[in-house]
Amino acid sequence: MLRTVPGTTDRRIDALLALLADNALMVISGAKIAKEIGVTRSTVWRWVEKLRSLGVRVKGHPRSGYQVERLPDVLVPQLLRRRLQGTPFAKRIHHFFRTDSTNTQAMRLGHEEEPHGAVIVAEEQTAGRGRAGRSWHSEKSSGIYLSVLLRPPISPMQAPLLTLLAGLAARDAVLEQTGMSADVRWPNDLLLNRKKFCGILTEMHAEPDRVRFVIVGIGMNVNQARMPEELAAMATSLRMETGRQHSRLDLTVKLLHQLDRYYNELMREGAAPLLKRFAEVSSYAQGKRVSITTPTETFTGVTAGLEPNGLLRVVRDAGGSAEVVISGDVTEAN
Ligand code: BT5
Repeated sequence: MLRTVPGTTDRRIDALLALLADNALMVISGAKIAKEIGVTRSTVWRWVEKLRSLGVRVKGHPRSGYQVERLPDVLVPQLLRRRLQGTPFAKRIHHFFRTDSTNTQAMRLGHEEEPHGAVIVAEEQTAGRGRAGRSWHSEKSSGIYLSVLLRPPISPMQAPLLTLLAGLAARDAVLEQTGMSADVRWPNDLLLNRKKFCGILTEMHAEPDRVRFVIVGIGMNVNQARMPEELAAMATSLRMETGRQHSRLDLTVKLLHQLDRYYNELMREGAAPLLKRFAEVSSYAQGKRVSITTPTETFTGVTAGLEPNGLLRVVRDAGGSAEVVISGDVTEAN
């Protein structure tokens, strides 16, 4: 039985949305909805208002009945679950209308023994996080803010592979949805026309030789019409690049299916296919002049492929043999 996590969406709102979605374009009376999901008609009305505030187009009122004009694009468990059957992500989906950070929630659940495959998703984050204490701008209902909890039988040394894996999965989902091929900037950014629209934050809890759990957090700008001024020069959204809106629900389903596929491949065949794929699709993997900022220094050099555990090799402009970047920010250098 799925235990209720504090702050997650009332399962009856989830049921309401599924009911409206299943009867899209039909009018259902407030009384019928109230009876089916077991709340009063005034609660139904309150929840319909809440859905409207998230951009779900619900026509009607308590007397006339309700009708959705098109399939609602809210990432609630019932709508996701039925399309994720056969993956480990179908069973435990925790949805928040608003939370601080899905990664923070997922880390907490990880410590509470939540199993492999749990998904935490939010319509809005008030403290979305990037790496190194940076923040992730998470506008309500326009992006995907999602974390998955994995319990892979790997050593902490191999964990960077999961960041690459998530980036490739997100890239393939976007390709399926939009036909656009994103570039992957090591380790965790997806770019369209050199602007970032997706970032990955991988966090783990491990013992020296064994990962206990890993949280892979994915943030993707989907339907933002514009980015805030401070990000505008370097960030974009799928809508801004393709000129149309996209279903976050469809994209999330594709993303989780791709994650499942890459994860199974990693478990079955090891890192080689993943590294090969990364080298094929990332302009940053090999032969790119970059500037690298690590916690201790900034330098320029040329990328020279990946290590077997997913870390980046770089040859400094100053010369010498390739060295390995463990963590850092990579940007294109002139
Ligand atoms: C990342 O960090 O790119 C990882 C972002 C991960 C976000 C997801 S959302 C679900 C889950 N829950 C969380 O709390 N986080 C994860 P980093 O490489 O450090 O990049 C952060 C930098 O990207 C910021 O300092 C900004 O410059 C820029 N940025 C912030 N919000 C952005 C956005 N929405 N789109 C593009 N760039 C953004």
